[in-house]
Amino acid sequence: MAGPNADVARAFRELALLTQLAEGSPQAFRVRAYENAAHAVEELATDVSDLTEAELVAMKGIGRSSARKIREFLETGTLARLEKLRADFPPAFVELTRIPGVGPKTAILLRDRLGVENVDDLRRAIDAQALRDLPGLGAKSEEKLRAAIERLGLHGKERRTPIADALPLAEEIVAVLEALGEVQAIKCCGSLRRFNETIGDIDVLAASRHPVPVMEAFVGMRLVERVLGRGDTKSSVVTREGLQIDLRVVEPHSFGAAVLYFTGSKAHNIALRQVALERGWTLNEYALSDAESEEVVASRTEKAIYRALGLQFIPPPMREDAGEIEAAAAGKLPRVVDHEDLRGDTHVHTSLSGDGRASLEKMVAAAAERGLDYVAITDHGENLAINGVSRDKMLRQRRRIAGLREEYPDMALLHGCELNIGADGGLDYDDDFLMGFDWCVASVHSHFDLEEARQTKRILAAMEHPAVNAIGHLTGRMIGRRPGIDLNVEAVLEAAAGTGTALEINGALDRLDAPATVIRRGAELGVRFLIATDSHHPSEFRRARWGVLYAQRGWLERKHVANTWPKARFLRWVASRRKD
Ligand code: DGT
Ligand code: CA
Ligand code: CA
Ligand code: ZN
Repeated sequence: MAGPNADVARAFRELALLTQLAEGSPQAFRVRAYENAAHAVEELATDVSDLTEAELVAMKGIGRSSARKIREFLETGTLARLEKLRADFPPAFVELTRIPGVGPKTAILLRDRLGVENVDDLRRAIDAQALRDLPGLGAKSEEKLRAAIERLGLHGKERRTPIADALPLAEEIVAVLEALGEVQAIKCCGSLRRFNETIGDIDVLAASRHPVPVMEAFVGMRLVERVLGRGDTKSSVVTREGLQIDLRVVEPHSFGAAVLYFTGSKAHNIALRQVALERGWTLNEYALSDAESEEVVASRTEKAIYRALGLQFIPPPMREDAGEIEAAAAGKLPRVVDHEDLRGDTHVHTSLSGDGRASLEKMVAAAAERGLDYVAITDHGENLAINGVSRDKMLRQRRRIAGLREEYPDMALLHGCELNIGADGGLDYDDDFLMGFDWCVASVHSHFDLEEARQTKRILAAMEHPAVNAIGHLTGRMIGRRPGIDLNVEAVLEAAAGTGTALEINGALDRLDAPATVIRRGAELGVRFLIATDSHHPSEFRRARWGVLYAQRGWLERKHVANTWPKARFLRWVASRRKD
């Protein structure tokens, strides 16, 4: 998505975020209204600027006030309301709300009572033991917040942006520059291409013979707050949130060498250069060339350069100098799982869960459109606050699914549930009811602060339950916002292998959970994995691609991933669990 639709959606997302602060609550009516409008514009297949106010109101998710604001934005380039909120809540203040334990209400309280305007102020207030005198806070919250700030590395130059915030921006930039018709190739490189959880800065690389108009379009984009530097081959800009974006334009003939160089990692590059050196070659961002004659050996594509170096092609997420170069030299690089390998999805919500945003029928239709051979509908178990589903409603959903099976004879539809793992490993409903589901994924949605031994125990208890097929988003982390629970990873992986319970790789960009280190170790131990989307809307099925890229960081092969299996084998595996 690019152009006006992306600009409008971004403005409404920001409006929703800042309105949370203004109203002191993420659940406020207006917050939801702005979020719905952002969604609606994102889903729109046509240009939003072609729509009148009346046409906008007619759209689902857009109310009268949002419609008026959309037209205001399209006509004036901004929103009066947004400008006012931006003045009240600058980015450094908004950043406070990324700290676990600091909601909108607390942030406002800290500002009103202690003059806290940013994370550094908060650290000073904690050092001065000033929080313990505030209502609802205490000496314990000071310690918790201090630890949370440390863990998140929110302060200073080390500040990193969660991939969930960086990736949409990068996609938008690529789309805008591609549409110019002046670039022959364009790619987002750096840590984003390697699919790191957090991003220092975004590195975009384009191949073009006419760099000037490309640079012009780049620095002129609405998301640019400030231009740090501008030249014919390189420009740097920064967004309002402080995220830096570098664009480099290179000659098409050295695009491969440049992509390789700027994808990194730095450690991978250094090791690659060593391989080149051993052959009497040099490798830089322009080419792989002979050290003496300077004749180019390869430069146009990454593949050609790896081939010339005697290496198998190394997928970007594996480029961390973690053994991949040695493996590729020996011809023993694992053939990691690919997007085309996925045949089903095992974690999908509908509007029956309070947080789902589309009906069962719409979600199933979207799964069929994706060509999935099997899909498990997994709305939340009853123990989840607000969004949990009662037994009656679950049984009614089961009947609707039975009806849908006739409409989609080629796709296996499993009636499942996302269970909540209680503090001591207990689950929702009762055993009989649980065994009535075709498929259960069990996840941690509460009690994130227990100590390691207890966390490990509750996961192990869930794994041993015969109705539980898989553990969802293992650590419960929200990247850049909430750390994962403390776990004895080795014990969890051994139990997963021993019980045959699969571990999910959740493709939501703010989760990417289980973490890559856990995945890589799990694969060694013979743990079974699933790459699932946790979709709450048809558009979220595209998370499968992200789950795959993240799984590649964990060196996961197709054989490790149960939802790459053909339907018959997958269904046999699901059923065998319930027979024990
Ligand atoms: P980030 O931005 O901190 O999340 O991580 P990267 O990997 O995107 O790092 P960045 O933006 O500093 O540089 C992009 C790529 O450029 C990096 O992955 C490898 C390459 N690169 C940068 N500096 C050097 C260097 O000094 N030597 C080598 N060999 N490569 C470098
Ligand atoms: Ca970077
Ligand atoms: Ca950079
Ligand atoms: Zn879920």
